Amino acid sequence: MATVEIFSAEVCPYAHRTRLALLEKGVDFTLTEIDLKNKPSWFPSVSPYGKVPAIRHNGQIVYESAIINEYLDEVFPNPPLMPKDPVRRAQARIWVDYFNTRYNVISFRLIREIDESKHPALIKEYYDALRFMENEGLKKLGSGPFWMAEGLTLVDLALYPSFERFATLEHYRGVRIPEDCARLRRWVETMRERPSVKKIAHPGSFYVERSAAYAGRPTRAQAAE
Ligand SMILES: N[C@@H](CCC(=O)N[C@@H](CS)C(=O)NCC(=O)O)C(=O)O
Repeated sequence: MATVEIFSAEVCPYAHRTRLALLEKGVDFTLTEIDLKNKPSWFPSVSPYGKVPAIRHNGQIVYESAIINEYLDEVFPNPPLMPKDPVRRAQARIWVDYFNTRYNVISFRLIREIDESKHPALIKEYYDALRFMENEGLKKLGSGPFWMAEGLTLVDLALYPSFERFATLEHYRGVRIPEDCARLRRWVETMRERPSVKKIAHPGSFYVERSAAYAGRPTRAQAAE
């Protein structure tokens, strides 16, 4: 089967999801780094929304990270990265959707808000999201350490890139993973040790530097949990 071409950007957590899926599958791929501030004129021909990631495979374009990763799981079935049982598959998709539509939205809003008077409410919303993930997600879905009890799935790959970037929230907004989110802490530690994750990991400082342009001043006091 033809090599997969991925159009990616190092800083993008969504492109990071797809690079991890390709590594976990052991699929050969070529990567084109897209400068998001100066996109090439041909980019819309591979990415109609003008976003990374997008892939080209067998002459077809696929875009949107969650959809790309399901596509990759279907065309490269080994190792499988979705549960087999339909209910578990539905639960896995619920969590990927939660990260897309809630967790990432809440964390992007927090890091991009430079009006300090708005930080306490946004930080509270952020901690509520972490506790929701701990109590409704990790604690109910199984014994871990992965999000779904079956082992590594696309759910883990959908969320981990956001947590590799956690240092930006820590540095600029003073948040940390609360003590009562022990399962979430363990999940982060487990994912950090994954060979695919290690292979393309950047230190927190990489993301902290690259967020300076939009994150504003670091919060001086430790944010209240
Ligand atoms: N829903 C998309 C989000 C992708 C996304 O937002 N990518 C950003 C970089 S992290 C991007 O390409 N932005 C460029 C732009 O919007 O002009 C996905 O899951 O693939």
